[in-house]
Amino acid sequence: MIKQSTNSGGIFGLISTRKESKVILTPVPWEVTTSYGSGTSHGPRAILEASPQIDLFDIEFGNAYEQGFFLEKEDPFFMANNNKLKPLAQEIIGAWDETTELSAPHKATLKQINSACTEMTELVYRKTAAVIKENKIPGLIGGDHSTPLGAIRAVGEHYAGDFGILHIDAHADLRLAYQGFSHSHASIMRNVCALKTPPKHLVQVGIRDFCQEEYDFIQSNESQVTTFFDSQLKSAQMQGEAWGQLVEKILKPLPKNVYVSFDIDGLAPHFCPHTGTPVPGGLSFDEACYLLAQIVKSGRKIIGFDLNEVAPGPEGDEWDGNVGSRLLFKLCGWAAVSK
Ligand SMILES: [Mn+2]
Repeated sequence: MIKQSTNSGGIFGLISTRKESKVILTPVPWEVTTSYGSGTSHGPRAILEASPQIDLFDIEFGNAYEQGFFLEKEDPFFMANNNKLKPLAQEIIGAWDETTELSAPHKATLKQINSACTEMTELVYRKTAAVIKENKIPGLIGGDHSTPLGAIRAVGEHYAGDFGILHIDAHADLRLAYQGFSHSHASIMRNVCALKTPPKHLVQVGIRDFCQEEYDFIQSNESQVTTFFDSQLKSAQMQGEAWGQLVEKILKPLPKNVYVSFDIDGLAPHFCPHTGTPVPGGLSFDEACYLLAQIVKSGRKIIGFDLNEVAPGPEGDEWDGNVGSRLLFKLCGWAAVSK
């Protein structure tokens, strides 16, 4: 039987092995191409440190933790390359200008960064594929939002494309490339749509920061992408539509198998004040929890998930990690009980 001890070192203080666990969490401390605030590479650590304070019994999914939630050890590839490449990426971001060509040395650096991002994606793919092979549910903890591409690819291949993605985010993340980076956090869902086994449908929620290129992409790909812009959700609520009714509409385009990609900045910024790119507006914590619950209550199955862009505050401020770990607990619990 799986028990909790606040000093166990395990996620949520659980004393569990990989073998006995249903949900396997992979930390990916990576924020090489982050353009604005930084710190998401410390997200997995912040979440882990805040996580033992959680009460394991949940009023909705009960003792789902007994099925086992297990956090893998950090692969040293991620942090080592993150620390090496992030300063180089900052040089490119500093030199980037849409109208002029990069210098030859900058072009070479950009190539090096893009190939390291491909390597990161391949490593995440292999780790996720291994989890699926063990008949367990994969969960990824970022890092920035470029990290789950390999995980989504592995899930998509396993289900032969018979899945949908629920993407909660302030940003549409549909740019073709960003500041020259092919694997940018701002391109994750565009890269997902271009996979060989892409999701049947991508549903985006909370989106309130996007460019015309992304808006046009959404409009011209209606059969694959449905975006619930934050402003539209808020106006509907202001006119009296209940969140419950809106959630029904949000989930409607999604098939039985659902992968959840949760960017913490989809929440209102007071829940994630130190995230890379906070934006006013967004979902409340309760709205997000209700949405996650309804995936399962509507008869759908959570086949994998990621939680990214959590960044700890300076001087031991635990709030971002606290919110992140509670959201992660909901994701793990609902995934474990969904069928
Ligand atoms: Mn994002």
